[in-house]
Amino acid sequence: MSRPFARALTASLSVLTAAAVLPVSSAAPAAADGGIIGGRQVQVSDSPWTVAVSSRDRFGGTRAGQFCGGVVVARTMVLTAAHCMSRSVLGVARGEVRDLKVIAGRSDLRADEGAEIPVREAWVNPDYDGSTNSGDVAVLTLATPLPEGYVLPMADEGDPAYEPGTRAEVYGWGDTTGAGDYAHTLRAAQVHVLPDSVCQEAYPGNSDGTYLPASMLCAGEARGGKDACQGDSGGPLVARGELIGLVSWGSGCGRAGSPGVYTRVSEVLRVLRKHS
Ligand code: 4AZ
Repeated sequence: MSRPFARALTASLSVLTAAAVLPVSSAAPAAADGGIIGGRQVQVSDSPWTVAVSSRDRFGGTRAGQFCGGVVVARTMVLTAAHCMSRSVLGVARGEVRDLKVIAGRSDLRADEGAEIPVREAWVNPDYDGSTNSGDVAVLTLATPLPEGYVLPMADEGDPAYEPGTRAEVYGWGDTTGAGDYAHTLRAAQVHVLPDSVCQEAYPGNSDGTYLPASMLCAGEARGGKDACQGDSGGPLVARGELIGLVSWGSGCGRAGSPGVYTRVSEVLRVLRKHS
């Protein structure tokens, strides 16, 4: 592992231990009016840790090249999903993508507000397993730091935010219908942390993946209707003002009996400590 990653990680972990829970302005849920799936339009100023991961070279310019979500966990450190950095998503090897950027402070991808920050280095979890989807995390090191107020603390193991029944919000610019209708503006949906048993029953192991509770987190609504979807991957699942999950996978979007599966952030912390 290279030095810049280790430095960013050290910074991040000191932020983590120093930070009290960031008071997230919990925008009162307005009436539901569409997706992420079953979500609502929100302003990125209320969730500045939510960023878009972009490459215009690979994905075109109409939505500023957005193809995944990400979350700011230190001033120069963004987490996203490992699968967002894969050849199957990028179409080429990651090293061939010359214009990988993080877009911060921009709710509407058609606007030019906020900042586009080049990614100086992308580190993909070497333990990511594309068959189960476990370990689905990558770290993007930014060329220039974001303001401290953009940083969202990560919930460590044992944090009450992981308890089943906890309300959580998922954010992204992804598909709002499951039919390839990608959002131009940031959206959020309120879901609940679900017991591991729900996802173990839904995903005992098939071509989509295998639910592994040590490294994954199950969230959604029993009836379906609220969920993350394609294009939201790598984006944040937030509970009690802390990051608990990264959008990772699931079977379809918003279907009853097929909850969303997230990368468990307490496991991300373990992975980061192991590699720092
Ligand atoms: C995807 O394809 C994807 N409903 C992300 C999240 C979910 C399903 C698919 C969860 O990136």
